Amino acid sequence: MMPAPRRKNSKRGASAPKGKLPVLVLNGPNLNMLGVRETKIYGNATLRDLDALCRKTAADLNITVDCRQSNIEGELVSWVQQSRKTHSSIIINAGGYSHTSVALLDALLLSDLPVIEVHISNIYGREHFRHSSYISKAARGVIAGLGIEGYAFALQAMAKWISARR
Ligand code: DHK
Repeated sequence: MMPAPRRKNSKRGASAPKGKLPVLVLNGPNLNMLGVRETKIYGNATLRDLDALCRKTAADLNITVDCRQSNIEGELVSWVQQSRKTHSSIIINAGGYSHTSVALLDALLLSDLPVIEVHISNIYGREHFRHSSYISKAARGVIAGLGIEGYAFALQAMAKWISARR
């Protein structure tokens, strides 16, 4: 018997054009402590401020964002896996996992979505172990050292890419 033809757009989120889906803005470990942790390096803005900046920037760009934070590597991996069908793209600051996580790199590669990596601090001006990021291989672009404004710049670049897919 012939297999039933696969129905296009049958999966959740797949019915919307890809470019209309939200941008997944992911923050990794310790970024929930923004505003408290090493303020000379990370500034005084909180994660709440960062999420508000992303939402405001997205609204100005006529796109939507889905902002999430986790201290747990596996949770970040699961969110990236799930984003394949439900999100247009990913902006990620993986915090310390940037420098250690092959699992997160693999998840980003399999997501097949455009990825921008963001770091609040200039990782190249800091300790040597912060100079390399495993996840950069999956990223179309990397922004580092521009504070939380880096997320706004990432959204601007992403909006251009995803508008081409609307
Ligand atoms: C944030 C972290 O938590 C660090 O582990 C990274 C990055 C740098 C940032 O600059 O946003 O090394």
